[in-house]
Amino acid sequence: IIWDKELELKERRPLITIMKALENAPPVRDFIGTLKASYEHTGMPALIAEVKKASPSRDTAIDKTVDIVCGFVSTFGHLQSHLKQVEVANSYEKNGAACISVLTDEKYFQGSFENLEAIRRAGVKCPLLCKEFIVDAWQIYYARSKGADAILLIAAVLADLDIKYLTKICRLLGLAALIEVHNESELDRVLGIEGVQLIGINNRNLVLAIAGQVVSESGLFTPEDISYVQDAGIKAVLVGESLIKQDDPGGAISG
Ligand code: IGP
Repeated sequence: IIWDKELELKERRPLITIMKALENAPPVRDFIGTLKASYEHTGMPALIAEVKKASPSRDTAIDKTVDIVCGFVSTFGHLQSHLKQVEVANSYEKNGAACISVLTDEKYFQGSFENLEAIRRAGVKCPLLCKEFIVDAWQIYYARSKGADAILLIAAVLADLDIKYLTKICRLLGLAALIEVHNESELDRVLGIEGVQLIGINNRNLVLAIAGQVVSESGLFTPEDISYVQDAGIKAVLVGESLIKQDDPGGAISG
């Protein structure tokens, strides 16, 4: 069971309240279009740079039958406040990131929706990906109300019908859905689902079978890592840890 009942009760608002909040939400930005434009402009994989405070350990298991994340949480220490996260996001943008990923999951990644909202309110123009464990439609409305332009759906914990339904909600709201896969069978499943536009291949279990509308995620640290996925035809990458650990995370993009 991945969904935390307690968190649901704390976060869950009546849908009507969330719908009302949508009226004041900032306009949606074109996440996929921005990735494409960046790739076409630079000839390099478009970068989705991640703002994250903590990360579960590397042996973290994502499995539908057990707790989604078992492991400890290590704090990077640099990022103590929303202010700092806004600063990092601004710097990512200034240094050429196409889009920004914001961890909103509190329990395992010490993220928050306040960060997402603060980054959007601060005038960051890059489209924002909300990194939350989404299993229900209300979470998508909630993410949009906080300024998300894209959300993540993890194939390992969702049935095909759920993916189809949740991507449909995204389309209704104008959001992009990044569907994350960890292995070839998940990839096959997802390729067969109507409405899927953007697939993320998590490099923890590297699969580079197809390219095109694919984001290469996680575990990318060196220019050689980027060249490797680029040679495989990847046009967008999602990088968190290796940037956020630097003293100047934004500067590390152009450095
Ligand atoms: C970033 P890294 O190894 O560069 O810090 O990875 C991002 O891909 C990772 O945080 C991530 C993630 C997720 C986080 C990939 N899929 C699902 C939370 C939930």
